[in-house]
Amino acid sequence: MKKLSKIPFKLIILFSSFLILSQHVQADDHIAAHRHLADPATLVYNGRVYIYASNDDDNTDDKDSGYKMKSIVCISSSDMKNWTDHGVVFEAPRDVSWANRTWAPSVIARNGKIYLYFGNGGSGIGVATSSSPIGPFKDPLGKKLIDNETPGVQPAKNMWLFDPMAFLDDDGQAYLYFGGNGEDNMRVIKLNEDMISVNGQASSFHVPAFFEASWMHKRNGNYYFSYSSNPKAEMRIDYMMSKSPTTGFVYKGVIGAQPPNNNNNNHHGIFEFKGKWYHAYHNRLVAIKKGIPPVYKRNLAIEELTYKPDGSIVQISYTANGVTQVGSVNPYQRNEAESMQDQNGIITKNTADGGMEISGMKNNNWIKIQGVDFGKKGPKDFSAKVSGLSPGTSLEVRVGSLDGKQIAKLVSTGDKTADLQIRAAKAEPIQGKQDFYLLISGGDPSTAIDIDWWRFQQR
Ligand code: FUB
Repeated sequence: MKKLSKIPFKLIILFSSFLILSQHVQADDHIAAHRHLADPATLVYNGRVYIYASNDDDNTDDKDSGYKMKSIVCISSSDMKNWTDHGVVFEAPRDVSWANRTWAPSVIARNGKIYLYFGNGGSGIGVATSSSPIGPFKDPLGKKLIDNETPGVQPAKNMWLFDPMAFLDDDGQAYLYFGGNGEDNMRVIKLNEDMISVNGQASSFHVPAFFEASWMHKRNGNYYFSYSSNPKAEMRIDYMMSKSPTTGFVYKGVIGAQPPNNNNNNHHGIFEFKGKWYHAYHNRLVAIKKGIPPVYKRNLAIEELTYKPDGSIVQISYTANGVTQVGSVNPYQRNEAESMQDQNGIITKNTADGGMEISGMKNNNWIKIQGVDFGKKGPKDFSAKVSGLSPGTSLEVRVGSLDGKQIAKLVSTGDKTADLQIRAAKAEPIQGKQDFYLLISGGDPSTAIDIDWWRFQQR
């Protein structure tokens, strides 16, 4: 650690990029894999869980890209399996003139407002606010919230001033944890009720092998401070426990080893949703599968988290299928096409009305929606708002698998148009809970198909 702290910040990032750590045999689950996202921060709000992430699609595809993330992407779910893409919700310098980076956010709700904290790279922390969890977020201060002049931040050896974690305690006191690159570089400072100013000076507690990625959560009166350990300790997620949010922390062990298919920096978010606890994190599986340099192209994944009776955390076993679904999808209402469990070959884009759609679909591209409950009666027809269906191209609805039973099909009417149109087709009877696919089949490779939403009509 001593050796590392003498190395400049940029060099450490480069160095950590080339670390070769032990390979794990298991693959793990990934979510929103049509994007490269990292550093998950979570917010449970009005029956959904929102994840805010560093947008690694801002980084170029080459191995020397560097971490150039200047936007934050938000996704959300009500069932932990189907995730809705809300797109970029905050971007520098568009929404924050003084910053050129938006790394590793933390998001919290208070008094009907949502607060998003972010690192301007490793050189200071900003805050942005919105009235909605899906933004847009705007900078209320016109300057950093935390910098080297903030009381209590310095002295610190080679401090990385980033990775904020906002935490609101049950007594109404909010705290911001932050810092990196040294066992004595973790800081915590009180936030005022406005959440955009600090109260008093930052304090610190010693964190063994502390590298980055502070997280705080509370369960049954216990405070859990978790973090990424340094490269020497294999960049695990470790944790400490206390009965106070700022003092008395005791090291308790490992929450998650270095994830499979990662071999580099590690960053997590812990949250409770519908009675279960979860651990969101990033790895580099999607880039590895694509065969592109993975260092700056991370992706999100998620696992359940469990506790022992004494409150200590059971170390995560990384799985191939992440978590189980909580709830189901109602097919008889408008469902956004950018809400899916898995996909092949899609991108998402903003629509003119401020929403999102899936875009650029060609032959054999698809989305999968998991756990759709058709009920006892089943559907009588299927409709979707779609554009670009040229002669010979169809949008097939298949259940169970990609070559499962086709229950509906939208075909070209010959009036190929760039505009989204609502199209309907008869649906075969089908009952109960099913996974289904929207699959593009055949057609003109020069035309790409966009889908805004879909729904079934009940029989
Ligand atoms: O994404 C940039 C940096 O990588 C974050 O700030 C760190 O926590 C690490 O994940």
